[in-house]
Amino acid sequence: GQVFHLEDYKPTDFLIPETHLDFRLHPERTIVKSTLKIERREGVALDTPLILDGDELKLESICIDGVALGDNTYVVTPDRLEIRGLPEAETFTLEITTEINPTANRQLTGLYRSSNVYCTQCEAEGFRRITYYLDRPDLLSVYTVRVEAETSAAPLLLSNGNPGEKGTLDDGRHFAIWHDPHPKPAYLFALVAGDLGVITDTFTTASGRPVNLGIYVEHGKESRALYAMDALKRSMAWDEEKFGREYDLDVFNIVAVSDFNMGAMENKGLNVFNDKYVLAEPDTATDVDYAGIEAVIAHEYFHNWTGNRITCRDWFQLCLKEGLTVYRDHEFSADMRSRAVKRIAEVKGLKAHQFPEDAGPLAHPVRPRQFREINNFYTSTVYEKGSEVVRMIRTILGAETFRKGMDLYFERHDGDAATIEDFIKVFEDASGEDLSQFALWYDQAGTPNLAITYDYDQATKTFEIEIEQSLKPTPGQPSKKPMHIPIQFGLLGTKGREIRPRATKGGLVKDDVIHLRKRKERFTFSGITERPVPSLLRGFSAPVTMTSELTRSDLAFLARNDRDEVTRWQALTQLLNSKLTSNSKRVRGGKPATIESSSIRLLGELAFNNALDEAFRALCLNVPSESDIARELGANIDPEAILGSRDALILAVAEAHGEKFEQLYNELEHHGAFNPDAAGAGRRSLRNVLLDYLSVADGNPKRASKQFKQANNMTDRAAALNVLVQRFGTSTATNDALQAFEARYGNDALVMDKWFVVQAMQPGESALGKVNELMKHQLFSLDNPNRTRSLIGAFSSGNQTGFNRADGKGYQFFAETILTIDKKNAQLAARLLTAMRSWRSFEPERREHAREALASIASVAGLSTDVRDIVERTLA
Ligand code: B3K
Ligand code: ZN
Repeated sequence: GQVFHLEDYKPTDFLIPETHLDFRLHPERTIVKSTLKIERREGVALDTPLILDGDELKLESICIDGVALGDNTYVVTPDRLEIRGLPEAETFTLEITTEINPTANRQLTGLYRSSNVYCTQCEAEGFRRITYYLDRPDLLSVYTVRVEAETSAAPLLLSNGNPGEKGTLDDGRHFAIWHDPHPKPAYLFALVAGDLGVITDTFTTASGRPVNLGIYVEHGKESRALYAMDALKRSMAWDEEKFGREYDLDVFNIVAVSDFNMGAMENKGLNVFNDKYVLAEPDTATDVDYAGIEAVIAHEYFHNWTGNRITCRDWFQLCLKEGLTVYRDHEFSADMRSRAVKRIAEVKGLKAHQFPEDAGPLAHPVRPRQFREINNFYTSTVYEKGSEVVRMIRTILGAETFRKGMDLYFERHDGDAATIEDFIKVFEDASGEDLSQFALWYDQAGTPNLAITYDYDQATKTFEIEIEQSLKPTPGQPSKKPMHIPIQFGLLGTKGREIRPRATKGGLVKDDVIHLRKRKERFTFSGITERPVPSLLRGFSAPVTMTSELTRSDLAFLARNDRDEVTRWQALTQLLNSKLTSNSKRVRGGKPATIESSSIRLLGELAFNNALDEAFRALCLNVPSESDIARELGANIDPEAILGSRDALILAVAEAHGEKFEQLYNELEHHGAFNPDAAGAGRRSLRNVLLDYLSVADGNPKRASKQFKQANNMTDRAAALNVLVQRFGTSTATNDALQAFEARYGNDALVMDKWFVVQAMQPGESALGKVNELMKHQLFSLDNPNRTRSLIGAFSSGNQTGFNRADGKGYQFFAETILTIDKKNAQLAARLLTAMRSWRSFEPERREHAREALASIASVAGLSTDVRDIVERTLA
């Protein structure tokens, strides 16, 4: 396949200042008439052809300035329309009519149907599946859209911008016209038509603009959209307060659909959402679902400025809008909830998804320099690491200068299709600093490691920290330069007292931030009267790993005393990880796991410490997952041994603290109404992690079964079901609970996804049979991304022992399934396939099976570009 390169960027020869679209919707034969005002750029030769992108289009007619084009003046190929012999005038009007089939469109990009609702998904390159166009983000146009459909099938007709004229036609059809005054790239175009329920509300912006808000959902589900509406209004207010950004249209609409490739899409004034990120009620959604809805609603709304008003010059700049918008939604959630708990959740996510990506064959820079398929670059590196890079800019410059830089960004680039260079420049101009070394974060793939040594000299009262950074080679990048790494820190004295150094020598230290800029640098602190315990990387100030010579007792000291909860949690995690990894090796060697009492005591202290946030205590009790341990081991992974090691720790802790855990579990029971706020969620998360420990200690499913039956909300119900399946998979209690769940929610596919997930995650060899059986369930379909992700995605990316079976059957099944999915939905297939990116870290037997499965995919002719790209890079 063709490879696209960043350095090949060239502006278009033609502009399209105005785009008029006329849709005659029909399930199988939709007619799209596009009328484009085209302008030749100055200096472009008159014989330069106009080359428009297209994909799976049937061209009906083509006219210029009202005259049909002769056959020999244009060429149509599967992916483009090339028009020669254009008028000499600087501007002309091009009219193109195409026919498309929304019902047959199972790729879910372009115009398609989801449960009879017409909807669109155009990012990145879906608009070319609707009509021939200059489908690239730097081509901005003002859109006017007329949508016409059968009134009974589609009483609702939506597009971007503000509503205009509408009316009925005599043949049972009607139409609506929408006009979006803000020039936008084609990827932000959207259209929705169908029969949906709605909830409405209003928001008045700081400068007094009234905005009508609408959230459209399946009839009967309106009440489940209220939380999303609340999150939307909070997002609008927050963006005004924290970034000075107001909304800019008279309406803001959100539509929830049940067939969607990703989470949601920020189309101008008309966000289209996966219903998973809109619909929530206490009985159907967990606390995690609520937090996800709040974050995604905010994320898409924030794109209105970071993405839509200022868009990307080309797709290599994707992190310009995504990294920045993730950073904004993280800050929003931190303000809405507990900042520390939110930050720890982000760190966990980053380590679970981004670090492995950066350490494996799919590693790529935050701003990639080449791609074969852009859809494969909507990755956690571009999104999450991209957000961390923005966070580091704020850490380096300070909150106030960061805000100045953001203000300058909005002022200078509003209406632009911008680049990462533009973004960095506003911060250089706002601060007067040179950020050229910092900019390497956008270019160098891989997670830097910091090797840290300490030296305390009692005689001179100096404390020295020496840090050496290293970054391993990644695909296409054999050697790397040293980066600018901001390390937020503190020095702890007796009882955790914060020690303030009198002065610093060596590398740059500003306030509480060490600025590491050389490969190896020394930072010397004077006036330190006792040997301190250093707390490094507070707030997880940089996406790096650390190897330090802190002792187990230093780590335990930090876990008990650090005032920064992120480093506190990190210290505990490091302590547990070293035990869990060494025990995994012991178990693999046939020896029993050993647990020392100091860790057990420490976990107990944290669990029972009422001064701490309940959510934080739950995070501490949630010991590193099987995949966390696998990542720490890095090589020769045996998932069965890891599971053994982890279960041994949980059992030892449960047995030591059983009684007090039970008391706490009972105390935490809440009898009032459900509240999805941070406090309620924190309490439930602590109680539910205790349920797991207690069930392990009890050795029977009674307690979980009781909680399952008595729960008055989905968080507690799903947690109990999870314990039942994970710990007592074959018990009658588990079967009863699964049946009860199905009986209650069997008509609600979105809720049933939880039922698919929990079973796909059941540990051990039996999972594969279960997954095969569930694929035949009447609610299951490989045509629907949420169903597919719940069963196939959870199994392959979440079930360590079930998927990575020693006999390789999990991989074989997966390879066959990926091939089936690829024929329907290439994007989904490629995304799922990334579950195998860490195949080289397994022990030799599994590694060989994984290689065979990947090779069996690669050997198939006619793979999609998406899957071909992932499988070849994974094997390379
Ligand atoms: N911008 C979209 C993602 C589009 C993915 C296309 N394959 C959602 C978001 O990041 O907000
Ligand atoms: Zn986004």
